[in-house]
Amino acid sequence: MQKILKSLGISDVNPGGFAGSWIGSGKAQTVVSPINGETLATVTNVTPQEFDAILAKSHHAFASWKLVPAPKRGEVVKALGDELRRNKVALAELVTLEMGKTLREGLGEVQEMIDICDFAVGLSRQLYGLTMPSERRMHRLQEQWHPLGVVGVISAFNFPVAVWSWNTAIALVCGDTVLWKPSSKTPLTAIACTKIAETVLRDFGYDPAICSLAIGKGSDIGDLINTDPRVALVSYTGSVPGGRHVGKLVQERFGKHILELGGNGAVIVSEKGDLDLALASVYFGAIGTSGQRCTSTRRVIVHSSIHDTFLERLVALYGKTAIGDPRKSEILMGPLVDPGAVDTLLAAIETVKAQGGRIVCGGERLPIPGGCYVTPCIASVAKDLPMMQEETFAPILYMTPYDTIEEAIAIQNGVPQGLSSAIISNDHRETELFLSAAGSDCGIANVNTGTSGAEIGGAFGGEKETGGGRESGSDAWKTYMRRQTSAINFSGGVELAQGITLEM
Ligand code: UN1
Repeated sequence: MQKILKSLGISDVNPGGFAGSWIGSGKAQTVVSPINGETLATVTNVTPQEFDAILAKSHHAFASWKLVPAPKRGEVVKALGDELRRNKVALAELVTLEMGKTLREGLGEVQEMIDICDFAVGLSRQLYGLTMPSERRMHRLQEQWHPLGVVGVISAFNFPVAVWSWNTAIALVCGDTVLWKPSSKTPLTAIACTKIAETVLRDFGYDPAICSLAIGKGSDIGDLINTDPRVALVSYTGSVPGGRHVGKLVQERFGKHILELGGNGAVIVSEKGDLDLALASVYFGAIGTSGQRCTSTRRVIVHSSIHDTFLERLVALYGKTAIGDPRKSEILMGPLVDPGAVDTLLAAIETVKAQGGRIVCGGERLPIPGGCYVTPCIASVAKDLPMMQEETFAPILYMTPYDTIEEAIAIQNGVPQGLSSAIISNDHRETELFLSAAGSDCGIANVNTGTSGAEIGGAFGGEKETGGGRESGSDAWKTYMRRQTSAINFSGGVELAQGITLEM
């Protein structure tokens, strides 16, 4: 453990703020691993005064960074990707130690970081604006995309490093600076990433405050980010109530925001689908990251003709799940992030029972000393079970039967969240219906693959209470820039738009 921490520059006590130099004289916080309760290190939070200095430096760094040509900014992101490649295993091991996902998933998370860097390098030469035909003679109409400013990234514990990278790699090529407030549950991985970015920026001779860090509570440091007009864009990943709060504060000052809030992913398993594929997709979607992805599969809607067989086979798989120390290669499910998450799961199970749901398997606390381990749970429920409307951030999967594909889609859409969905079917008409305007209302709708594991090349995010934001690939970069439309007159005379004449 010490070797991993040391290789990433983590000491026994670490200041939690960075904007060219490391500061943090606020409250000290001990970081404990959910694997076994072992103390990893101590982090000192930043004070509001220190936050102000960090933001001032990030804002100052923007003034020169925005003038660096985008392809040159891309070179920095290319080097960041290379450093991440070099540190891939250590960083993945730290993710595992700090929040408990299995090492194979930790490696996948760091791979997402590397991939988004590659994507952003290409993007640095493709920040295209359009030209449009002007309605006026000898005029040209065009749009350009310019850097926006400081991007405040407020991220969650479950993807402690990837979410930062999706925002940062894109923001950097767009000419923005980044000020990161990670989850208080995962400050060490944030310090490690910021140190990597610091090295890269220093090597190029750029201001290292371009990638700043401010560790502290959401209610103080988070709200300073949300309310300060120097932060042009707030990218928030977290709960629906959290996002409602952030959205209001940022909107109040007419800032921009990207909200990535709750999911409540569902898979429709058709009787015309491949059952083995359905089992694997649902299983990984539900137990991966111990059910703590916003893309996790929380509901499975199964055709009534195969419902009982599917349930039986899934229960058998659940029973064989290797649960334990996520650093071991044979383990498929690690601990939950902290004891509070275990309590939340146990309380949810009681509510499900009270609402008439049947717990078919799992949902027990596992007595592994110092760790936050549970067995994954399947509940067999009626389609109108109230708890199915809620996202419990833990491995509980609701299974319910359907008779027609239209009914299945209605169940899938009948929740307040709209992030991720999937259908397992080999019937072309069913899958096309699912993808059509009459189909899934989610930001992600997959066919014959599960709800989680979105690739960085697409825009990531969802509708309804998921918040509507998009980050990562496709044209999500546009949110990180400001659009400028220009009419250019080279006629030598005066001509007004909309045919208006001017007598002078
Ligand atoms: C999240 O859970 O906040 O699609 C992000 C996935 C990952 C990202 C999840 N690529 O499961």
